[in-house]
Amino acid sequence: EPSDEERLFDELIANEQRIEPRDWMPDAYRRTLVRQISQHAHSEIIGMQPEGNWITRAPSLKRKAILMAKVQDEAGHGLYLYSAAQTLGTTREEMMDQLLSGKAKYSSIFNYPTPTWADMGAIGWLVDGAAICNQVPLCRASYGPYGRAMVRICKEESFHQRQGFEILLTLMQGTDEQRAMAQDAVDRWYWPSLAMFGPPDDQSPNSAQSMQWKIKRFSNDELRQRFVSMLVPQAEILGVTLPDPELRYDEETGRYEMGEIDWDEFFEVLRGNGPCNAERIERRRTAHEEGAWVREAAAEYARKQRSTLVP
Ligand code: FAQ
Repeated sequence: EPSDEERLFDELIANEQRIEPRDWMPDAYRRTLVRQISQHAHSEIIGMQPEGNWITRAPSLKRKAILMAKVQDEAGHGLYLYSAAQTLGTTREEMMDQLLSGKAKYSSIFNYPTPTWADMGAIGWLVDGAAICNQVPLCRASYGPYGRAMVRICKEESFHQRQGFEILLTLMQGTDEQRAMAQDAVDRWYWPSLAMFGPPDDQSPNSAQSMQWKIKRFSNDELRQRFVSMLVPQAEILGVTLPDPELRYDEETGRYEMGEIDWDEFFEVLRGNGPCNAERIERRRTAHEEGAWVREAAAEYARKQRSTLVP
């Protein structure tokens, strides 16, 4: 027999209404949200590193200003998302500890290296493109603070995707060497960007419950399909080849047939064994330690403000 609180919760979900921080919610719903939102926040913060690698070497002042603004947006997204997770009763310190100790997950995609400038284009086009496909439906997530944070994040991601596309377009209109560099970046980022959507539906333990709670609105495979169908015409405009010889549109099913994603590689990256996992966490740890004085100064400033304001 469900309690009145449970009935109200189920009714709000059924009627497409929002669950707010002070509402009653099942423990498992709260845990799922903390898991997903904190992983998402960590991804934004760790995701600053692959592009941060190119800020000092951007090919022009304009490119540098754009890249700096983009990486700064990612920091902002991380902060909105940590705030949204905090409304569920978890603290920033707990989340930070989990990230720094290597216990928390963050997106697999940020464990790949960025050896060339074209990687900035491929990240914008493919990684932000995948992020948009995945995140637009999250604007309707049943938990209010998460859905509302996603609205602004998605607007900024759209701009990020366009800037990546434009970097690749510029390279593709350049010399043979520049075109080869763009194609090489697309070759390296294509498959990992498909893996961002998570394991296939029949191996995704959280999907069914998250869809029932209207946190997720589409399955991992559905969103992957949507992403590929967005990429194909854009790849044509760019003049790049998507590195999947099996990719073809099936008129009958209305779906794209595609080659098999290397799921062994994906799970290895999740276990911490991707090309850059150790480097990413180490960098974050160092940045956290080097920022200790800033946190102390901010806390002391806040303390002084309070003591002068309170009569
Ligand atoms: N990487 O049962 P499911 C960005 C884990 S975009 C690592 O299907 P779920 C923008 C999953 O957590 C990237 N782990 O799980 C940007 C679960 O493990 P757990 C961030 C992954 O939650 C662009 C297990 O596998 N976006 O940052 C991945 O229903 C450029 C089983 O999977 C988001 O986080 C993966 N790719 O669906 C920034 C979006 N996939 O937790 C900088 C919000 C799955 O049980 C530069 N998140 N796992 O231990 C989501 O939509 C979902 O959490 C999914 C996974 C779709 C990622």
